[in-house]
Amino acid sequence: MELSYVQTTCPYCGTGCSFNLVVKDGKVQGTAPYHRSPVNEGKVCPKGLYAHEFINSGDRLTKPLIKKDGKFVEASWDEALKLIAEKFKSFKPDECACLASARASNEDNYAMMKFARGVLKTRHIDHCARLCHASTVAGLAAIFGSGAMTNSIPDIAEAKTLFVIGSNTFENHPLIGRNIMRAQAKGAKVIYADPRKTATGKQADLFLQFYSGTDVCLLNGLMQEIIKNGWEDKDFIAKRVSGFDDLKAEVMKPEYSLENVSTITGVPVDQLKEAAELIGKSEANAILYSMGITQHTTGVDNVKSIGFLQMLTGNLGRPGTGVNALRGQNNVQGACDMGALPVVYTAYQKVIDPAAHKKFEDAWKFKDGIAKGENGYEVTVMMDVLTDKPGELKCMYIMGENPMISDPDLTHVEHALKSLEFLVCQDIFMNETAELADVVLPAACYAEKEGTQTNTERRVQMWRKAQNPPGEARGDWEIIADLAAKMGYAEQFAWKTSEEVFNEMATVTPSYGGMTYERLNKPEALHWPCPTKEHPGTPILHGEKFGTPDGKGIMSGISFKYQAERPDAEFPFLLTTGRCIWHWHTGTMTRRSENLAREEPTGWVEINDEDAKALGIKNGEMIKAISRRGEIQITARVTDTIKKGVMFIPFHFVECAANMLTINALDPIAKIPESKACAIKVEKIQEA
Ligand SMILES: Nc1nc2c(c(=O)[nH]1)N[C@H]1C(S)=C(S)[C@@H](COP(=O)(O)OP(=O)(O)OC[C@H]3O[C@@H](n4cnc5c(=O)[nH]c(N)nc54)[C@H](O)[C@@H]3O)O[C@H]1N2
Ligand SMILES: Nc1nc2c(c(=O)[nH]1)N[C@H]1C(S)=C(S)[C@@H](COP(=O)(O)OP(=O)(O)OC[C@H]3O[C@@H](n4cnc5c(=O)[nH]c(N)nc54)[C@H](O)[C@@H]3O)O[C@H]1N2
Ligand code: SF4
Ligand SMILES: [Mo]
Repeated sequence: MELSYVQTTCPYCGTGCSFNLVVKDGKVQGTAPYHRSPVNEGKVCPKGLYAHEFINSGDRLTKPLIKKDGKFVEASWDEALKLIAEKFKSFKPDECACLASARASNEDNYAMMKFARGVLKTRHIDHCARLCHASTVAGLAAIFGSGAMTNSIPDIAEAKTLFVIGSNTFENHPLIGRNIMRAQAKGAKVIYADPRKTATGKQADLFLQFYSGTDVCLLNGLMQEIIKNGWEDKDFIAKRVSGFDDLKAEVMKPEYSLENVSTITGVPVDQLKEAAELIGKSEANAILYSMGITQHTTGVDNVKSIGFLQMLTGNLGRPGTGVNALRGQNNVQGACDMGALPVVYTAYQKVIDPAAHKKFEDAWKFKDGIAKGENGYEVTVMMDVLTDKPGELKCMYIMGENPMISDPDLTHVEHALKSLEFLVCQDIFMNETAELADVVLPAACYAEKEGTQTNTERRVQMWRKAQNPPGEARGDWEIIADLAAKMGYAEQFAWKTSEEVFNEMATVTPSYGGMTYERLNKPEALHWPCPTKEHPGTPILHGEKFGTPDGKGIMSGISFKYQAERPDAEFPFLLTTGRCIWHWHTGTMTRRSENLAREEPTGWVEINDEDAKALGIKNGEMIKAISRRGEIQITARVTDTIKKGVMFIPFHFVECAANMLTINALDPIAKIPESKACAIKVEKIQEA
């Protein structure tokens, strides 16, 4: 039997690598390099290499399931969708909430957004970007007028210095990490700030090992040192920035002297000096950041401070510079662009703007109108409303998310989801959240459908169908469209192909307006903004001016604040959480992939060797980790790579779930939880 090769893009991270799926006998059997994408030029990381392994896993969802007397029973599509339609119709507008999915395509997310606002008429739609780069979207929009990564992936190799902060790029965006090494090979110096000496840290020229939660203090200190030495870019500040005096007044305060900053962050003064000088004197400094910056109660402050440092030193709008917020999920950029957020329609058109509201009302033609033009609840707020305001939210429709492992404080999340009257989950596997559902719908995965996804550098690329979905599983937007038809809205969801969904979306989405499947169907695809059919797309943002009303970047003074929960006598350690290269979030795909699961079969807690010695804990020992919210049993990994006083747990593993311990404290603007800092204690397990 002959092999065929289907070129597609990776379903894991926001880097957006391309590869071929190798198909034999109608089934995907492997992956093979595709060399023509400028993103990865034929290379992939282990997750890309093994991205075929979960697809034909024996426990894929293949039939709709309805819970009867506490047990799931297989049902026909007709029966399942009829039941859901009846139930959904019984709720009032705003009693339902929807979660869209950064794992699914732009078409799927557009369909979900239209379904929420047009069919359910609810304001409450959000997705996992809330747990991820919500601080970036809010912070960068406030200072630059646009919330996306400013430069492109290949452009990172052009930097003369790189400041990587709160991003373990080599493990979490490996093919972006490759461009860090390219820049280094051309002589660039890499500065890395993180509480842990990660794989990325080991490659750096200067490593600033600091305490979680002290980013604003560190950044203000670096800016003070830069201004003191006159290394700021005076020309850039004069022409392109407002608010410099406010910034200066704040960062020049004595509390941000290098000595004070050293005490608070734990970084020696000479290293702070060296970092400031490298950045201050650089011809082109690129900043790369990710969750270490965003997942804090001060997430928006952290993001803005990053932007200020780049404006102060004139490192924007040119090759090798930029504020490079590395977006996480394969299509989290796209899910945000599609308006799967409680405050915007597609392309960040505000729901509170009457003109935007009217535009969507007119374009969609729902006879009975759409959800009112008011902001809805964020996913973290939905969980609080469910527990604190009984009866306000009654029903949820979750597509491709697993909050029962990924949201903070899982005991709280379980309580919240169990208080729903009706829960529908649509996924490729029975995940921990779907276990709680009333109806579970089987979805097709990336290899079984056509569609587009938008990577971290705003490049819109294709997924191509390589095999049929298992059993009766179906594409996400097709399921949504059928459900809409059952609820009386066939006309508004009459698409026959994903291309038709895309074309409708493009008519209401200015930044995608000039895109068509035909134009995207080439190795380099297109970067948004691409407003017209003739427009070549935009790889680098903010070249001449920013997206703010007067075109200037907006600086301000931001004072340092500690995280919500600091270590104390009872819970003396700082817990931070994150990822490893082999696994993906809640593990639904990577833990079903033989070659990935074998590398790290279960979770662990990293403990500094001196702390371990003082506690009498040995490497490999099973211990208890306890916070004010919960307790888990987990294997100790004793190491000198983590800062003394800090511990780290990857959140992939249900049996030792980091989010049993984390705190549901939110950034006041972005409503992102503080997944990167809370207080814990650890204990030896007493033998019986
Ligand atoms: N292998 C793999 N790759 C992934 C993912 C995955 O699950 N697995 N997920 C994807 C997604 S959705 C995302 S959002 C990205 C996330 O990508 P990253 O942000 O790189 O991932 P994390 O491991 O969560 O955190 C990054 C680093 O922040 C550090 N850190 C902890 N606390 C602080 C702090 O207070 N300040 C600073 N500056 N740093 C701190 C951690 O030690 C860690 O090294 O990865 C994407 N890529
Ligand atoms: N403690 C701690 N918690 C965190 C973080 C952290 O750093 N620390 N990081 C946060 C971040 S940045 C993120 S992005 C979130 C991620 O949180 P989630 O999005 O909840 O995590 P995933 O495991 O990616 O869940 C996605 C679900 O989508 C399903 N899926 C995959 N493809 C498809 C598809 O095509 N269609 C459908 N319908 N389903 C599909 C998968 O099987 C899985 O069940 O976790 C957050 N939680
Ligand atoms: S770097 Fe990201 S997109 Fe590229 S192969 Fe790895 S997981 Fe996939
Ligand atoms: Mo993320």
